[in-house]
Amino acid sequence: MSQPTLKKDAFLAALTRQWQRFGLSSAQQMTRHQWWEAVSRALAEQLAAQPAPRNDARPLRHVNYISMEFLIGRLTANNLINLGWYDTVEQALAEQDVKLADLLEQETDPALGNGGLGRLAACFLDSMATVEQPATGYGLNYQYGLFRQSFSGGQQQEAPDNWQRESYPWFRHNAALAVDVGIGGKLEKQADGRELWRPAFTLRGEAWDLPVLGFRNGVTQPLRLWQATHRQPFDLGDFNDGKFLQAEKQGVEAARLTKVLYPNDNHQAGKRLRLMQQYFQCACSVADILRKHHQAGRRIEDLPKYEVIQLNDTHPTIAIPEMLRILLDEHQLDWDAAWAVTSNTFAYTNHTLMSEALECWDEKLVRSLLPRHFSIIKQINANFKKLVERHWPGDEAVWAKLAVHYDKQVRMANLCVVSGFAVNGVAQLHSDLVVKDLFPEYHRLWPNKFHNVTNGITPRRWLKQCNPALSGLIDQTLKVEWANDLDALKGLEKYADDAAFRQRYRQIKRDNKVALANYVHGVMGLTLNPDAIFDVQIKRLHEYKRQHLNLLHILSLYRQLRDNPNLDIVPRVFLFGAKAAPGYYLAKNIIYAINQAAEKINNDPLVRDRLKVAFIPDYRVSVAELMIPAADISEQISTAGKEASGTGNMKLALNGALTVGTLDGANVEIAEQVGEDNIFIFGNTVEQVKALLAQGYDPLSYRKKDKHLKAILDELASGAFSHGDKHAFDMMLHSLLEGGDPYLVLADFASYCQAQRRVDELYRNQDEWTRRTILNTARVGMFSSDRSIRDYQQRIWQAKR
Ligand code: 26V
Repeated sequence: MSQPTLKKDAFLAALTRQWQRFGLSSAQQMTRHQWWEAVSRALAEQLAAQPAPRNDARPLRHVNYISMEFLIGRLTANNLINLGWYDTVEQALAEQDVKLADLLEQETDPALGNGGLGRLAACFLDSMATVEQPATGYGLNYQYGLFRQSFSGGQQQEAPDNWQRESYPWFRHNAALAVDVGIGGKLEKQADGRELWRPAFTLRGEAWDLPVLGFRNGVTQPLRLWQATHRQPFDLGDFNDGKFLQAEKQGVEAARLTKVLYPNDNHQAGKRLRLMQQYFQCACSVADILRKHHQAGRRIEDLPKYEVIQLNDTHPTIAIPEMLRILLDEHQLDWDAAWAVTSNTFAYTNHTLMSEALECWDEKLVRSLLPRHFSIIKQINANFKKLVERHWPGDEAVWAKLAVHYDKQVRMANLCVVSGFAVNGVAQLHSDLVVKDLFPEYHRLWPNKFHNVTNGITPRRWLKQCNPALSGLIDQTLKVEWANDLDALKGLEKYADDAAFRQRYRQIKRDNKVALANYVHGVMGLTLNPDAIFDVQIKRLHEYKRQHLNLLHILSLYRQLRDNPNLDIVPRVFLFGAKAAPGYYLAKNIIYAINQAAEKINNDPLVRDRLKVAFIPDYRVSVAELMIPAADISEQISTAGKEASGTGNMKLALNGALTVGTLDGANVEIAEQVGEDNIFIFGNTVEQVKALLAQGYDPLSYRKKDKHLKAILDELASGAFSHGDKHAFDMMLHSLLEGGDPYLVLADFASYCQAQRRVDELYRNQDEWTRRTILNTARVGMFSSDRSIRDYQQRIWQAKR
């Protein structure tokens, strides 16, 4: 397929219609925000006017990617790049004295996700369109995305993120696709023994589509986000009965459903509204998939020949019993036929091994909201029990582990493994642990069901868009299109030894650091030295990600400077970006500790600019796009075995940051690719972590034998960083000490500090440093999400079965 075309005149005419729509008499009257909106709307219109791409004859199963989160980030710049229209639009606007880059800054990030899982879904959509894998993304159109973060006295404050979805120019409301969804109510036994579900109330799901564009190939695929409303503007029947208020109330309740994204990451709370969101999304999506299948004139039994449903973690698991319900109750298939269709259609991706994130639902909740689904789940469980009984006769312990429904709980991961045709982890190490630690018995039952697909990132957003200077240098040097062929970056390896190239590469990094420093100065009033090492940790705040290990190292340097005021260290700027779930108090305490330490260090004259600490507020995709190109060091310091993959690690390495990391998640594969000389690996391995915990790990012993560490911990408890409040960091300190240090922060501290000393040493040799960063850029091509999608195709979606 070919690149779509934009005619400048048509674009300008569309732009004119937009300012007229605002009721203005000239383009010059528009505010900057109106400029962004008008340009985006004009582009969306031009995109819709493109000739429909011819139907690809390749016999590929269509992928339905269901996810509660799509952290898509700003779309206008991304769409311009993928369409290949950036330069034309930039020029057309320049003629009106408008700078495109400035106006793109007006877009509010659609923050419809928490972190890695949601951002991965967005990268995968981009790649599916690019590699021409037919696909639809299904999600929810939240009115409020992830909360906005600010700091007050160093403490995180949350504010609602009303991103104004009503006026988002890239949305297309597809009224014809609305779906009705029943919830609650009762089951009635029919004369023939069948169960008839009579829902208590019905919601309406409205389809709001965002275009997902392939890289210069003319492909547009939908990301379909469901928005809950009431069934009609209001229910006329109720209105006539004089029950107007009741009808209106139904509407208000309905709209509540897609009001807000749950701000938890890796912690399941068992909330009723959350399960309703999950079901609503799944019911709308399954109905939509079956509607299209039916419209294409295909037999229901053939569904798995044409469609795959990929579940992004267990959040959309309820789609499985929903599919069975429709096949059984509406298509009147018998159980075996319905099961054959369902179990050949669904595949499940696991994104975490952490037990607190594995979803379990109380049977009472499931039964009260979804009585028919609960009955179907019990049937799945009963059938599966027979299989388990055959393999492990009389072994209650095995059944207690493998059951889908047990102890009055419904376990969503088990439901996925039992009902799907494929299960995958997201990095090699993680996939091995999924088999070894999480699902060993399932693996014995179905060894071929388990796969690895290592995560990836889209090079369009995470290099071409966020780092135009480096992209330009790569273009000039390689003279080939690398943005949809990231392995081509291998061609840069030989330039690592070219002094002139190194000089240009280094200058680009420095310019990016200056740009970030300007941003930090603007939002925080803090001045950063662009010649310092920019040491970056950006990711959700979680104990296992160990932002507090980073803090301990910062405090170690600070102590050393005070002990020896003339200590020769390379100046460092420690940059953080992270949101803590609003109810995760320990995570918030860690943010507070970092901010308080920052205040003290940044204002201590003795430090003389050798250390700076900046916790950048409201970390989000657009801030990541600024921080990643400016990073020298990428902090990937989770406890080994805990981070399923990580994807920030890939983005940072691609943009020439050197990783300081544990052998966890995709760090292992990054180390393999870049070579062990070009990465700073430290800390206990998965095996060592297990051994330490098994032999009875005691953090206090580490404090006892390391005087320096003890002094740091004592100082945190002394009030020195908290205006005399000795209890300010109790929660964090308790977790590290008496709390048993579950994530082995103290056990890895010495090794971490040592890795950081190696960083300091290497940075003094700028030629050698730059050489290694170039090798990182050159060697991480395999972490393109295009490669991930091809792996999904070969191993799961299009595999011969
Ligand atoms: C879990 C839960 C639990 C229920 C409440 C809401 C909620 C929201 C999100 C999650 C997701 C937890 C799993 C997750 O985000 N995993 C991350 O997935 C990334 C993409 O595969 C991966 O790179 C990260 O290592 C992994 O932590």
